[in-house]
Amino acid sequence: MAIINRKKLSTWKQKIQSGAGDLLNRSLDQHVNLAVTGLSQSGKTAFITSLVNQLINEGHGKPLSFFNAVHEGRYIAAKRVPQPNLQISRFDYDAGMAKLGEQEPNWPEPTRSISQIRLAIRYTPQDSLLKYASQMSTLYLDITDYPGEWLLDLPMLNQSYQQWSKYMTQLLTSQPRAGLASEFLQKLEQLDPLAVISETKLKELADDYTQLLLNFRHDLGLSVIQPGRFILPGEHEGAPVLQFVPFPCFEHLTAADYANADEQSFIAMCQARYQEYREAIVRKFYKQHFVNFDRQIILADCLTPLHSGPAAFNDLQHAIALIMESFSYGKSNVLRRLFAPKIDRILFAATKADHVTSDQHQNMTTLLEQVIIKAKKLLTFDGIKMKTLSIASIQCTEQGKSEYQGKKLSVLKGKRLDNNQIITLFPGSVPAKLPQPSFFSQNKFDYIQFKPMNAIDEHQALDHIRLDQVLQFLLGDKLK
Ligand SMILES: Nc1nc2c(ncn2[C@@H]2O[C@H](COP(=O)(O)OP(=O)(O)OP(=O)(O)O)[C@@H](O)[C@H]2O)c(=O)[nH]1
Ligand SMILES: [Mg+2]
Repeated sequence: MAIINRKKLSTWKQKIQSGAGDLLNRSLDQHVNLAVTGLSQSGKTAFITSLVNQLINEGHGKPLSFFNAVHEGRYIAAKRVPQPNLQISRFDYDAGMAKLGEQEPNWPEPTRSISQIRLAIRYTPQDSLLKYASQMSTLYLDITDYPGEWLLDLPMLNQSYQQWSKYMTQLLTSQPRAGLASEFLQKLEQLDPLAVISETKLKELADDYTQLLLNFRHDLGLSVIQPGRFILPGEHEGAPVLQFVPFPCFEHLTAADYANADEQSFIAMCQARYQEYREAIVRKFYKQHFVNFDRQIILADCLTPLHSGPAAFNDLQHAIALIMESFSYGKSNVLRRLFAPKIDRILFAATKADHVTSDQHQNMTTLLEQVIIKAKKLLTFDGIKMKTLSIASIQCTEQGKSEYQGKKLSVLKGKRLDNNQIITLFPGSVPAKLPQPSFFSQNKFDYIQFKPMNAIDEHQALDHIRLDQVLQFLLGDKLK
């Protein structure tokens, strides 16, 4: 097939060079802008790296059997082409592949800023008219990568400072956050919100709050972390716009107090900075980069919270609901003007499926369906096609059988991320339903992070689980 493809490609080049068919091709070209959505560490960068790798290296060893254009022999080739937005970085696919290609392979670094990649995918259309006209067509695919931390700022677009403060207070005063947050809340309660506050004092409070957010993320494994730029400031590091805190005691303020507060007072400074953050950073970011999506993949790592415990799992569910509400697919609200009107397919993907044995994959899929079911019921998805899959962007483990107490058991072999040791284990069962407290007390879900066992050559197609089904769902109809 590679030979045919090369032949087709050179014919295509000749046509382009001669100018013949250029106009025709241009009018037949299609375009997909894919939103890769997922919380921090859900697997976005690994997913984009693998997706690009699969499309570029198609045919090298591991066929994408469920990707019809490939299966039907109509897929020709894909290559990276200049992206439309010249002001942001190019997605560093090469750096990601280089890390995977090191003698001791490693994962791409956590993402710290935005980047973009455009692929041109060449294929032979099924349609006879198109065949007659050009024999070949191109689908352009745009993908944007960004730090997952920033995604959770999205719900703030719909909230005033007061509403946001109330919501944060609700979180900070209930478990599991309350234990860590009590000292910080006491500090705020002692403040006179109408008194003038120095910038230094406000910075100190914002630093305390940022430290709390970091503890929620790292010590408790929680997902709802707002504002996201407090823990990943990017270019705004140290700027006053990132120095404000929620205020827990609005009931002590009359509407008039609040409205007439001195510009230099604690409450007025916090409110002004919150509004600046929301408008000049969050709204601007989403307006620039999150418009005109056609397709969306929502990646969720359900396994890590399953290992961390019930609070982490509930928080994941909460965070995913918040994000889905913000995208507001059907109903009309403020955000609708920014997002959604065009999204016609959403894929929900439970990531890192190579951490469990294949008999658990169906449960992973069902569990993710349960996680999103409430949010799904509240939203209108008119005319949007949806699918849920469990996937591994880069499969790092091998599955085998082992005997335990006279029974054959499926086990995984993989290289530990923390100490490079190759181990064999049964990681545990994934519940098909939302886990009850008893699940966490009775089942030990052994989540050990893995890395690829051997260096991966950049021209090699990465091992994966169901990425061909992902490609078929997200792009298949565009490649007909
Ligand atoms: N075994 C395995 N681990 C994965 C896979 N995908 C991601 N991981 C693990 O999850 C970690 C996070 O993946 P990333 O792709 O960096 O996640 P992200 O969503 O881009 O995270 P941020 O950039 O922090 O928002 C990786 O460093 C790996 O340890 C996978 O397919 N298999
Ligand atoms: Mg990333």
